[in-house]
Amino acid sequence: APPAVPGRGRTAVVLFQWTWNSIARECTSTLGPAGYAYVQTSPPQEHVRGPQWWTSYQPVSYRIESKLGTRAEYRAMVQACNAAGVRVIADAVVNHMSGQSAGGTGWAGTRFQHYAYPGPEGGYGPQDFNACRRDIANYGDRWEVQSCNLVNLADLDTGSSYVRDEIAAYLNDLIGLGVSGFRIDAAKHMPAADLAAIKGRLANPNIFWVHEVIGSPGEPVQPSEYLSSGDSHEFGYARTLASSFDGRISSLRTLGSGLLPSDRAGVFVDNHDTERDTHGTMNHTWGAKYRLANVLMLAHPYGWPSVHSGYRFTDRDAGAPQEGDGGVRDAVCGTTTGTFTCAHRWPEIKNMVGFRTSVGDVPLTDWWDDGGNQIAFGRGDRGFVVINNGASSMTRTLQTSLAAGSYCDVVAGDGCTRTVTVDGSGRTTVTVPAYGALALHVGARAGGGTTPPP
Ligand code: LM2
Ligand code: CA
Repeated sequence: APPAVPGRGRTAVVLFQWTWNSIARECTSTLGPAGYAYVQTSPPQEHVRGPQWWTSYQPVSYRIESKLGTRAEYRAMVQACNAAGVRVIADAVVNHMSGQSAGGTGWAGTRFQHYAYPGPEGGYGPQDFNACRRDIANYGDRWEVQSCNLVNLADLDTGSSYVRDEIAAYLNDLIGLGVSGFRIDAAKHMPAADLAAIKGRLANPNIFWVHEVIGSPGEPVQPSEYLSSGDSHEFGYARTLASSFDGRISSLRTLGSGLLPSDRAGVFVDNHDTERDTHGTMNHTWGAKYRLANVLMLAHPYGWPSVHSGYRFTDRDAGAPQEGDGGVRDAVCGTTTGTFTCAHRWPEIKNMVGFRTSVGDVPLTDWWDDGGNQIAFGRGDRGFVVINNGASSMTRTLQTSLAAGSYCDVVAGDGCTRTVTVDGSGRTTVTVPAYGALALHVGARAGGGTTPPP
């Protein structure tokens, strides 16, 4: 996990396809006050032109100029976020360049061909790409997965020291702009040793990395291989949440077993790929269950959570709304196609960020389930959560490890709209609506009494 930010912990939000100007404002208005510690941005480098969101994943140079904003705007965003207490993680696309066989002109004017990118930053010629030059077909072959093209994307020879230097120069440029970490896109498609060598060239070789490695049992390349240069995403976690919320959440009693070590696992309910190609994961169209899954993720000690916050799309390729020149418009929250979900602002998600800050690293205690779709668990004497993934309201008396007193149910909304009493033996009687949740923590006591984070 990335370093804990004092007073706020480690919770991250991914503001997918948000412009830099929108992220800057969000850090000041919402992310900072809510206690988010990290915000992950979409890839900031120059990319191919086009209306689809995924042009961001086809670099043509390492200039920080994109449809999401200029270099100056990226720098200003990092400064605004840092001033608000929120650190920035950049999505780093370094396995490949573009995938358009015909070549073209990039967002900021760079002319390129499929295997030739003049720079000025990240200048590459044909000698800088792997020789395979056909698409990956067999995920059972390590060499092919790492040396051939992912969907026609020109595959960089990350074994070469020139390419390593160019990639490191790009990441160092971002470090100079103030970023605090990187998501390494398509890490599975690069040998772990190449990534370690690149990381060793950074101004801060200890900077936080999380590797995007889609783990699939039986494949030769596994997320655990990358742990010497950072954490890895644990896609199995997202699949487990989906199957449990679709079935019985009492099965979450063992959440984390068989997965990456908790302190090395990046977790999410969904990310920008899985929300589109749902191979057994949830997305915002799941409604109440999606909200509950986010509550669970933020309450549960396993892994380092990233809340995904993107926009409402009707087809998988559709980009966020653009201006006439192809620049993405500043984010507008809403419920119609093209608006941003702003999931990180939903009261139950936003307030669970405060819960996670309050409970810190205290282990899970007091697990209870009904064998079906009702669960509850605590985080020692710091917090307690109840989740009802069933179609009828539940009323129960539950054992907590909380001190006696009156607590605010932070899932119910801001401003202590609902209070819950814990008695002298730690017991509390709660009523939780159908597909609802309730969460109490020592940072939100009725009457305003608070206990600072550990
Ligand atoms: C990733 N992680 O490993 C990203 O999370 C994922 O979003 C990227 O795919 C992928 N790897 C490459 O960075 C996306 C998108 C693809 C899209 C690529 C490149 O899911 O659909 O591919 O970005 O923009 C598109 C077309 C594809 C075409 C390719 C190259 O869908 O048909 O291949 O562009 O022109 C011929
Ligand atoms: Ca590769």
